[in-house]
Amino acid sequence: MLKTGEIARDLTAESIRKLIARAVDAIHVPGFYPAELSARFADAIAAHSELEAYEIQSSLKRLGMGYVDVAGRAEKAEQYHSEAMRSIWGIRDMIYPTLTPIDHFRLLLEEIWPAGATLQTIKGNKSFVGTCRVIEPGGVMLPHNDRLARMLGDDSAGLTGQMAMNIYLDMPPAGGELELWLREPTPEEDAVQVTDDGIAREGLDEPRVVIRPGNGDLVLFNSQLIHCVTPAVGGRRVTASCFVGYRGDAAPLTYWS
Ligand SMILES: O=C(O)CCC(=O)C(=O)O
Ligand SMILES: [Fe+2]
Repeated sequence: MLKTGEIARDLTAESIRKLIARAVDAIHVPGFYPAELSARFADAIAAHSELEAYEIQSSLKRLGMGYVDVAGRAEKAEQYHSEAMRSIWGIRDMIYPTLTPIDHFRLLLEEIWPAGATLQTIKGNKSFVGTCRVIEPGGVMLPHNDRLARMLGDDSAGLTGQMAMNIYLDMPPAGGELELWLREPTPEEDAVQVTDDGIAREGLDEPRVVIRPGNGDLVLFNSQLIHCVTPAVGGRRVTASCFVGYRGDAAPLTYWS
């Protein structure tokens, strides 16, 4: 039985404000990107020569270095920023001149949010946006949260909210669900995440909401709250993702991966 929670069905300034205020648990837009294009983009991602396995789990592969991979290392931060524009184009080029779901999302955010939306800069440098992930059968993402301030080691980005956006391009026949706990990690759980891939699922209570997106769906949720991806069964799971930063209703939203 899926636990449905409070889900908004359209991407609007109002639904984003509700997500930030925790009046809704997620924004789930079915059919955000056409099914035929989702299949074509998923194939291009899975066939890409630069698709790399994560350091810790080989059944999890990604295209595009996320800021999470910087992990406080200055040389990795430099690599991240120096590759950012080339990586954005690497993803765009897979389906160009058709619009990728990431670029479509970026345009919609700019249009719906009163103060607009823009690419996140970190210490004056432009960020990459649009990490694509391929999870092979059996692969998971352990419970974790995502918070830029933890990755930077300070509050210099000035965010008062952070959301995660995923577009589901090719879902496995079973599994691969997004589970949401709707709570922040404890300080102990937060400490575990600095060294480990995530928090052991066995030690947690049950998730409050379980979402099983269809191909082409978009889901936006609060990334500061614990979430995970259950094992994919019987097929690959391909997604395109980014984070969205919030600094109050009057400030532009920002996005990065
Ligand atoms: O693939 C998903 O459903 C969620 C991935 C995730 O952890 C995130 O976008 O922060
Ligand atoms: Fe996450």
